[in-house]
Amino acid sequence: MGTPRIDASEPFRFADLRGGGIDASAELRAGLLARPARIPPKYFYDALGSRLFAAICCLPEYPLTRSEARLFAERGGEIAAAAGSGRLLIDLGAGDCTKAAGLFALMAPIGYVALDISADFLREALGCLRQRVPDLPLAGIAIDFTRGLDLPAELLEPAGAPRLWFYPGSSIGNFAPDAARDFLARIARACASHPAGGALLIGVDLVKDKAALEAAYDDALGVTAAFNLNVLNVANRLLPADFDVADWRHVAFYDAAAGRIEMHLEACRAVVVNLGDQARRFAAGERIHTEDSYKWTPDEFAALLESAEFARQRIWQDADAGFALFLAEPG
Ligand code: AVJ
Repeated sequence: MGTPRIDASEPFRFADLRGGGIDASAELRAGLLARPARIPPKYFYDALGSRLFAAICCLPEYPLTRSEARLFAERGGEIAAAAGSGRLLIDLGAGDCTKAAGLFALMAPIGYVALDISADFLREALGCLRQRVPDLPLAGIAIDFTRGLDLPAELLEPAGAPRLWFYPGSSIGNFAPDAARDFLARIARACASHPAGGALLIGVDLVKDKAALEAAYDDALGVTAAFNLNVLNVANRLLPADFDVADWRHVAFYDAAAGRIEMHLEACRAVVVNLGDQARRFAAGERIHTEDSYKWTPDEFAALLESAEFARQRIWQDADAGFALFLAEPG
């Protein structure tokens, strides 16, 4: 992790804690040389990928975002009462910050810290937000929080406020169960160790009908396909490499036994890709695994939170039990 660079001239505090180009290049190369090849899903989110993801959230086939928003619209009073006002809101994967900003009126936070892997996108988003909430303490942290949650104390202000960690949208689904428990346990420890305490508000996509799940990850407009394929543009830039997007196609399916959607990129023909000083040959039909998106039942997820030392929990589910919000606190 790099040293935080805090630029006092910006209208909000900002630190870039990403490892830098060397780490990304080495990680991408190792993944692409592995068999089967893989690219971690965090590489989806360059400026274009973040916009494609925002478009996915508007697709008729992708109900997650709307279900979550409806829960806040219909049960927001209860949720806010349980979570408490006057918190420092820490947003894990803020994207364009609109989701958290939509909660400001409900939750009345006294500070907002936005974390995201996409630094430029986050800066821009916080710039817009600054206009809308001129008096709220705002901070941005560009970070790959899948590697750790060590956040610079000088950005977590007001320091004495109880913390509300916000992890919406079922992004937890990108973690396999063991890694999910480890990540949640880190948040639980951060909650328990802060003098004023803390809680986690987390959105979870629930196990449902296979056809509905598969449509959500293979929409008719091809936006998810574009989102998936764009990771090759990202790899070309960061490695550098010379993938031709036209050689690849989007594949997504639900594995009910594993409880997860898998996304892959499949070679339409035999191709050779240059990864800097090395070449990687892909056979026709060979795949690069780009994402897992785990789905949970409410009981499974409650047990997962419990195993991460979040002993106190509340759950809100939407009417068709497609999506759940959990509020969790250490015991
Ligand atoms: C951001 C991880 C929640 O898994 O639904 C959307 C990403 N991938 N469509 C998800 C995604 C394809 C999304 N998460």
